[in-house]
Amino acid sequence: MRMSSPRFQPSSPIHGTGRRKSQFTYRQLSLLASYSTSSPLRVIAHVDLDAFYAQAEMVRLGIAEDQPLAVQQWQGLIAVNYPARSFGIGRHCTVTDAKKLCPKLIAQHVATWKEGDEKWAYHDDAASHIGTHKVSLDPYRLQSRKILALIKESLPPNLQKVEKASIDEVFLDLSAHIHSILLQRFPELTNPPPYDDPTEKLPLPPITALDWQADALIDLEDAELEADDPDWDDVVILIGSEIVRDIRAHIRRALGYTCSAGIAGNKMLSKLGSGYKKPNQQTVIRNRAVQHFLSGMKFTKIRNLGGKLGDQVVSSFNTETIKDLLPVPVEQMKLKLGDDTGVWLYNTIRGIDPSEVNSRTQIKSMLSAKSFRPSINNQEQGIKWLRIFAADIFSRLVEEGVLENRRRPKTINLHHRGQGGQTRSRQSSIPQGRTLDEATIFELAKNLFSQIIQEARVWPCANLSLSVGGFEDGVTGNLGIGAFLLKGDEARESRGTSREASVGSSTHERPEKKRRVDNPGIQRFFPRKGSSSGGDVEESLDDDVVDTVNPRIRTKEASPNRTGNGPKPIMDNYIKVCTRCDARLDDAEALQNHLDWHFAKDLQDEERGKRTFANSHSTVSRGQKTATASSSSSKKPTRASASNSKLEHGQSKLKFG
Ligand code: DCP
Ligand code: CA
Repeated sequence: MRMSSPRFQPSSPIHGTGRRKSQFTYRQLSLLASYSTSSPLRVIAHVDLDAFYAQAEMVRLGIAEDQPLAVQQWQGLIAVNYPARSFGIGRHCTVTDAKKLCPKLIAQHVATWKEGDEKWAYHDDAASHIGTHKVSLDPYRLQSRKILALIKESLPPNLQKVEKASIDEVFLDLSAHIHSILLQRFPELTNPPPYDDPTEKLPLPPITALDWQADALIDLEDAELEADDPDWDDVVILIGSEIVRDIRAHIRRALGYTCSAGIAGNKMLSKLGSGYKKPNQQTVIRNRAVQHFLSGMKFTKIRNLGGKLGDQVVSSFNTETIKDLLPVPVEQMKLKLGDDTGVWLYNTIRGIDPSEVNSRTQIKSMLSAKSFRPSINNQEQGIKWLRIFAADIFSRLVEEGVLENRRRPKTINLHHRGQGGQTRSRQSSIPQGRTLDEATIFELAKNLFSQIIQEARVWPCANLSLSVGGFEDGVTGNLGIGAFLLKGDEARESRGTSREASVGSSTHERPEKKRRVDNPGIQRFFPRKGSSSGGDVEESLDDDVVDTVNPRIRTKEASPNRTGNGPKPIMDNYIKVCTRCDARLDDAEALQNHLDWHFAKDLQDEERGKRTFANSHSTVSRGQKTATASSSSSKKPTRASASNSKLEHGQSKLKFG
């Protein structure tokens, strides 16, 4: 790495004949302005907050930066700051173990809604009231929104593409912004191409060394590569790195948070970059460093390869490393994993990822839920929780602008799960035409609850969840009546409103599911036309959700070995250990919540995977050779199944019609 100041050091005057050209063309440069995924010059950043919930608590409480702190949920830890990590404390620790490792640790419990209260609060005794309190992630959502707003403010309004990837991560497509900076700094690039031919190569940048400041720069395999003069791909990524450094400084100054970032040519690499050096650092992965960066890595670190798909790849090819996978021909990957997944894997391990940054950031539905241990046994108890759900959802709706009629939900759904796992749900339309309030949500919820109670034996009840969805943009300012008139399906829905879920199963007949049956071909894994997001519903769900899906549970006593024989029943009085990440949780509820988090994460990964597979058909950046799937294939990508929803950490999938 050569350092110089100013950031760009001019090269010696070699502008004569015989000067080498850039490897990039005028057309490729101009594609940058339109965020084209086929421009080999595109620059994507991934920004990830360090120990997010822990920082949120430190900022809220004004705690010194070097004070070890962890965020507690019941008896487990869900976030651990870096000073606490230096004592060996991690999410796998219980509060008791963590305090043994570091007696001065602050374990701050998450905010909770207390049964009967109208607002969440930080309760000192929350940890011992799992039966009567419900977790609220509102404080973190609020911080997340502030950070997102700040990032957007830091970028030019007409030259930004920001995708919220989870509660504490964003992807930024910096291409268009960088394009405009590039033309200002290097006006010669505005000249028309020779012979007006856009396929002509650009001149090389008039610089020989770039100043990467303190950014972590991925080394090159071959020192000689470093001797090559910078080309425009190095220059654009350096500008991207400057932008990201400024954004991070802005977040730090204005809100007090540190974050880490990766800057690279695509989403996959930028995400690997942000996790490469933490906390409070940024990592730049230049094109010339991609191969070296990836070759030493386990592929299970890559997005979508951390879960079941990764396991399948490991067992199919008997290796965990990218290096060992590189010689495997694409045909063999297709054979083992299906066409789409095989092609996707082949490209991914070569650092190829043409997926787009989706700028949609709006929530499409909200859910508030509680699992009961012990189960509840009467309507009155249920109604107490419905009041909390209504208050919880309403406060989030206010944040979404429901009072100003900026956005409002169309439907409300109540979901009930009995002790044996059987589920029922009821849905109705939310009356339009007047401003939505908390009392209306509560009344609608009670109504749905009565319908469920009337029709079946519902006691004891193990879980209730209330959700609103089908958000529509309203009319700001004057309430335009047209915004609230019902049309077609909506009107029909409001007349005959309820819909029964299949009893005795955790799968519901959802409208999306029906659509998929109608259209069983490969297209169903592709983003729908006209949708930048890959279609379907984004759900913002609470973390206190329990679903009956795939519990990979073992108790410490019952199955001490990570490769034990599959799911084991929950045995209260034993420490529970998650078989997927070895997190130790000391009661069934905490374990179930933790498993829900994994489940939600899997769905999210699955969804990302589907988008990635879908995109694997589009043009590939970085000028690298790409394999393509046979076009008529209808084989499913591995793990691609029911969900199309995006979920956040600590969130679970809502069966929502
Ligand atoms: N989270 C959770 N349960 C988990 C994992 C995460 O509740 N099993 C929540 C708490 C985290 C937040 O999501 O603070 C973000 O998750 P990350 O995986 O990004 O982890 P952190 O931000 O805590 O740490 P890092 O610095 O490693 O990103
Ligand atoms: Ca994080």
